[in-house]
Amino acid sequence: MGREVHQNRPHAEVVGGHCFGNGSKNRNCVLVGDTGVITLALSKGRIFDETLPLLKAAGIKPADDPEKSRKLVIATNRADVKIIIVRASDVPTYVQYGAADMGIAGKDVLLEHGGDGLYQPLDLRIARCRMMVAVPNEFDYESAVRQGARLRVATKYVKTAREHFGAKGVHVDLIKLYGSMELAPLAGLAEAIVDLVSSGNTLKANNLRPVEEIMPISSRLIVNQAALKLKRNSVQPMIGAFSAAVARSKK
Ligand code: PRT
Ligand code: MG
Repeated sequence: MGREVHQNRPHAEVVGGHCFGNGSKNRNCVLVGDTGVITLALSKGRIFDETLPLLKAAGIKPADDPEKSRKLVIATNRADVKIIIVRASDVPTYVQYGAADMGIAGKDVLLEHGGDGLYQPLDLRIARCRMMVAVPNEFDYESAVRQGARLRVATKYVKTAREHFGAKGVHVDLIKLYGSMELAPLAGLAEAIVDLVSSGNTLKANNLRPVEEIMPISSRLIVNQAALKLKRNSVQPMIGAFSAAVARSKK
């Protein structure tokens, strides 16, 4: 599929062979045009909160607080930057299809998404935690694994869990959940879970213990690959400002 220019979207380009264009016969196409405005996709909660200092370093101040306002499109002090508020696991999809030029997503979310069509220039070192295997305090995970038992594991992170247990040669039946993984062993749905742990308080409160660390997790800046070229003049300074802020915070 080649380049398409749409009358009401100057300089629009077809990305990755998918088109949602207005009036286009090609229904699955996404358009990334240089309107001069950068759209940044963020999820509310810890990612939004921990992104605020990075935005400040780039001279960007959101006009509303997503915890207080119901707005999903938030203007900033800069006419050329707007923020859209999406579910954490939807951030890579918005950026992949060019509905957002940039976004911030956890490595956990990016691994499940696969990263197609995304440029990942920067580990922002925010929203840090660990992806872990956890079991009820009384469950002898180590013996079960040694004996080659088949384990039922509940998780939101099916892809990451499959790779982890596959590499270890542990037999598992993975059960996909969308939240509150900690409940699964208590309710008898699974013997183990794969979930994110930061303070460890949620595991403790539910009589669970961590038995394996799969990997450390932090959030990454992601950029639509077409926007990186077409909006270079706006995108590059923002990557630079974020990168400098991350370097300063390491010291
Ligand atoms: O909540 P929602 O279902 O909408 O989406 P989400 O859970 O994916 O979003 P959000 O905002 O909760 O998390 C966004 C990102 O923050 C995740 O994708 C991670 O990269 C990162 N992050 C960092 C965490 C945590 N720390 C974390 N502790 N995400 C979730 N948790 C949860 C964890 O799943 C567990 O239920 O917090 C609980 C454990 O916390 P502790 O402190 O008790 O150990
Ligand atoms: Mg959550």
